[in-house]
Amino acid sequence: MKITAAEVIVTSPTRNFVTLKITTDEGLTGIGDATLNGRELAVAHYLKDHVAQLLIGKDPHAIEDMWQFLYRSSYWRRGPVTMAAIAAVDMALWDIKGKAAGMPVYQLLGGACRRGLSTYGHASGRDVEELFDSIRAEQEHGYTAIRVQTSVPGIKALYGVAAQKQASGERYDYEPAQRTAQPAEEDWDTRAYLRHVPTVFEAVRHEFGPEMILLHDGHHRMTPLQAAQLGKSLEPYDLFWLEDCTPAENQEALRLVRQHTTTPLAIGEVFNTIWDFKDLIREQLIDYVRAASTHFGGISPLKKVMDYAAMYQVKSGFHGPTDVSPVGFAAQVHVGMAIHNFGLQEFMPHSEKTNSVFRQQLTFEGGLLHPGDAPGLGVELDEKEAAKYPYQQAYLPYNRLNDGTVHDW
Ligand code: KDG
Ligand code: MG
Repeated sequence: MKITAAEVIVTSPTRNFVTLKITTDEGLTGIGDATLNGRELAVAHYLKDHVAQLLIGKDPHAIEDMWQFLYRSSYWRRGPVTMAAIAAVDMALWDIKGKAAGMPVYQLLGGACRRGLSTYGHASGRDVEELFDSIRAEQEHGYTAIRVQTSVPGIKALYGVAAQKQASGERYDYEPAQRTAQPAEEDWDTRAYLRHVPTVFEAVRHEFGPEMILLHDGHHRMTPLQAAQLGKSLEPYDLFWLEDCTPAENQEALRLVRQHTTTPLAIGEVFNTIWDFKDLIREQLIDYVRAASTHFGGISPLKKVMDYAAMYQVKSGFHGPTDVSPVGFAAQVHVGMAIHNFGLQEFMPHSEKTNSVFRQQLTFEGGLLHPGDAPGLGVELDEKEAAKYPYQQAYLPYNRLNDGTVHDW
């Protein structure tokens, strides 16, 4: 079998997605996700201008060789743009291999280790009452694990808090990349945040009891000492994990955080390679790997990092926001099915419009996600539908402190 075409499709059904479609001389096609929220066209051009022509005539079955070729031959390694482009090729080739074998990708990765993936949903509130409603709505949708984000008195906009009150039973609408010409500016005050968050978790535990699995995302905003303080003050509320407590670049920060708290730590949604995790896993400074297949070079490296992590009892907690397309999401659900050290999968369902472009086999029943048993990844791109939604410029928000200083968002 040989690759005969590689096309890049950019579509914006609710939000922007970049998809690579690879076609072979045997008529089989495969798709891969290359979406980089807020910088989508950089990856689209990387693929169109520098990668597509390299694929023509190559054997689509040689996935590992293709990965190594794209990674090493570019000379300029790593980085989110490069790794999202390589991820798209890797996923598309796994999709083709699955279709050629007549098997879902998780079977090719070693087969199912479980009936389906436990997931967590997202609750937020501008006050405790709104937060409780939001948690109840998530429970009604079948989630037993819930990430809790909260407004903080004195801060106007906050990561993870829905801008409007959710109507009873309405899904949490999470759209951090606004489709505007400039990024939205938000405000931040770490001291106010550190004072308020433990009081909210205390209220949640009091209302919902000890059973519920609770998580929180610190979104890279704290110094090592502040993160250690937060981890410590949240210990009585038994979090499943505290995510991104410090900026991901400062890996040594986690050594300090670890010395001070037993709250489990998850990190890595902005990591792009297995090397970003190497020391953190070996030194057992984290408990959960937050990589997303799309920003991490695809299915092949995600499986490798998890096999390495297994030796240190570190588990998966793959990043699954709506800016990972249904293709990228399916890719990591297949990995989650096949690894022994699965932890918990983030699941933020895509909009109906998104699902009309990306036809999925994914199911969420009895609290468990399953990628389906269709050959390949189990996602088909409807190109006619995709063409109805042209790209729209979008930016993630960013933060400024009281005095105007830019802060991590
Ligand atoms: O593109 C950025 C989002 O994916 C990110 O803000 C979501 O932190 C996030 C999460 O944990 O889902
Ligand atoms: Mg996060």
